[in-house]
Amino acid sequence: MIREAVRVLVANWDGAYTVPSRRLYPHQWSWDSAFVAIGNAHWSPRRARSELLSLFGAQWRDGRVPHIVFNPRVPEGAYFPGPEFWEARAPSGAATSGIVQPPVHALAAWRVHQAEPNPAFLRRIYPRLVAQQRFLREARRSADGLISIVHPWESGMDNSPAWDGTLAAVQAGPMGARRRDLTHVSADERPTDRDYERYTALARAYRDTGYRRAGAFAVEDPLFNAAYGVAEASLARIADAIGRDPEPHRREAAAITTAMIAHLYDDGLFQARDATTGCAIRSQSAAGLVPLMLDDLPREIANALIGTALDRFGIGDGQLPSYAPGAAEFDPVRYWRGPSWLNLTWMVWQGLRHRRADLAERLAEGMIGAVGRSGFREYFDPFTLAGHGSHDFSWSAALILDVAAEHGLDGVPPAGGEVAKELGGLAEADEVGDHVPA
Ligand code: 2M8
Repeated sequence: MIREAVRVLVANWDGAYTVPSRRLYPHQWSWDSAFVAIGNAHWSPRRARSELLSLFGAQWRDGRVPHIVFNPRVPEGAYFPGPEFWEARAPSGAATSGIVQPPVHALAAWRVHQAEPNPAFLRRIYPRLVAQQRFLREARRSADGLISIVHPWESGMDNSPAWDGTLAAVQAGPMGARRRDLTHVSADERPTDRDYERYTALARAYRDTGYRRAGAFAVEDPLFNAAYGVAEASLARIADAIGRDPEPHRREAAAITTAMIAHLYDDGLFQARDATTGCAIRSQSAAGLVPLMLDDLPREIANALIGTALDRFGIGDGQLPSYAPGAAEFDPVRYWRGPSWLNLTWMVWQGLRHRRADLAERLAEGMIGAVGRSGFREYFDPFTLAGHGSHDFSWSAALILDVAAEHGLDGVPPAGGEVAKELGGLAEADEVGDHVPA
């Protein structure tokens, strides 16, 4: 499994970063690169650093890190919406999108440094990570201290039923272009055309304000806000390691946790909130469990989330469905409406490791079990473990490497054992095809 994961990551390497999937997603995606760096850190910290530095090479002057950095060698028609739709360029000259994704990059940078300490890398990436957070504070923070997203694509869980109500109010005409995703993946595993019309309309409206003003979709999402808090906690560690002041980051991390509890927490699950109306958006999305990643979450709230994860999401069986199976909107095969995804499971696994090692172990075994059954697929039916979406999906491969390194593949702790030996012996794969590293 380890060799196969590395094969996927090598096959998807584009010389300085990794595409999520060769055909479905042939450019660089923001949070995908963070997860890939976390996995690559175990066998090629050099690639992991390059992954993050190349992404931040396309950071905008206002600090935003675009959710897609387009590869100029890939034809416009290979992915919709492509560079001609977004009409955006970074100061580096790279064509990019104009929206963002959950800021999991500071955590990734810290994990990469832990795998192979490199203060020069940390010093280089730190100001960029700080600017990424500053953008979110300046452009997206409400009076209540929460960060909002302006498009379902910014949540990373694009098609979550949590967004159905808000999206229904978006006025949308025809897309004016052909979707490319359906040439690679079956339509019943992807969002509907109606969803795509609304995604396109929202992105166009935001673009037409110069990527400044939110339109009909402005939402405070628990996953995104948790990622923001984890980023501040990671920045505190990074600041400490390079002789900068960690205190402002610690304060910021504590403030976001407090704001999330005050405004998003409700009865065992964090909920999204409409940033325009202030109304809760009630759903059964697993995004509401991701705040388990916050180290400073009060014990009673963590315990309540764990209760929900067991009762409503059934994690005792080793899978974390992206949406609660008992809910009417649950669909085990359609994109973010129910299947289990390795990145979501990995984030909750992180939050459980120091709180409920027994459940963390179940999830680790569940991730390994899904890949063992179906390969490095993009998502999995949480009951049958059948694979869906693209094949050879990068973050599935990368995060399995992290799980294997931390947990072992057969539940036996890996220290000094087979996993470490295998990962250490992959120098040959590391030789393959570099062309950029800045
Ligand atoms: C999916 O999103 C893209 C748009 O960004 C798409 O469907 O075309 C999501 O799963 C997102 O979270 C992910 O980053 C991206 C690339 O893997 O694919």
